[in-house]
Amino acid sequence: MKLIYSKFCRTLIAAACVSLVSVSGASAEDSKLPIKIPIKNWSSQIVMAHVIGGMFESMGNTVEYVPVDNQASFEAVRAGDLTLVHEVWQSTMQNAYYNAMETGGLIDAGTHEAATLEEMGVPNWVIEKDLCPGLPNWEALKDCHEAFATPDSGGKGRWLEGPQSWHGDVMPNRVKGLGLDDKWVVKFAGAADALWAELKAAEKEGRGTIIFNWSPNFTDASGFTFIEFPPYFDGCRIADGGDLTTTGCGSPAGWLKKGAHYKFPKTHPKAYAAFSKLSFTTPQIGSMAALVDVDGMTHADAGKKWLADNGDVWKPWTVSVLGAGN
Ligand code: TMO
Repeated sequence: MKLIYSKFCRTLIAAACVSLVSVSGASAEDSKLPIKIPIKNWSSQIVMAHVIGGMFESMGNTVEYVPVDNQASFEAVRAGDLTLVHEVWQSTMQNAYYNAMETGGLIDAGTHEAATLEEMGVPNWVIEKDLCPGLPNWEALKDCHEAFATPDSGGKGRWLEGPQSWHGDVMPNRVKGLGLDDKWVVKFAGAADALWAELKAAEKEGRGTIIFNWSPNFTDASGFTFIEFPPYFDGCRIADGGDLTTTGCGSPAGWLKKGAHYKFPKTHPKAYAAFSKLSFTTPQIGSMAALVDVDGMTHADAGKKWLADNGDVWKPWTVSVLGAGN
């Protein structure tokens, strides 16, 4: 727009110039078609969907919330069935994200400030009660499985993994790779809520518990320790060419990215500008999850409350490059 402006303004009188600029400005309005935002199955993702949707609505856009399977969502963005993805966790989603980019149709829309970790761990009171001496070093797991047995674990210690749709067989392969499969068994939670229910139940019963968890999350504030496994390296997992000698590797600390359908910058230039600028921190994302998992709000209400409480964070992003002078 600046180029057009200066080229014409040098040769046209000011009045013509102003009308030319406002006409070309109007052509960069956002489409009235809804921006399609994915709804997955963990709290910060759903609350953030409503936060971003509310941001777009404040700019005059319409949004549609589309429930999707996490791993399938990247292909859906590539194909244009979704407009964007706003929480791409490196450890468990980079393959699907980069595959969609390589095939063509999904573009990188920037990185959040928060760094991420998705890993097995224990609530701090498990360490304080010394239920597995030596934690958070993983080798402690060789000697403490009895304290982590549950009625469904056949005498072994139970690793409570998230829903299988999140990471496939990463954790069962981890247990085998570490040589712990005679002492530990992986069970999959049906939903994220089952992880938080297990934390409460185990604390009440005073028994050990090991669950899959992540950061940023509401547990950053309530006290949770991630187990330190052998370091991750490229190719250590079975899906990336690894084998039983390498698949004991832990999760990588990683980035949290955004992605968009390649036409989003053209169909909704203002919303895209806002989306590409937005970046949340670890405590901001943790607070989105806490509104639901600690305070018991619905995801939609939590999104509204978060927007109402944090205007200073998000409003600057809605002033797009084109909108700044309007
Ligand atoms: C994708 N998750 C943050 C639940 O691990």
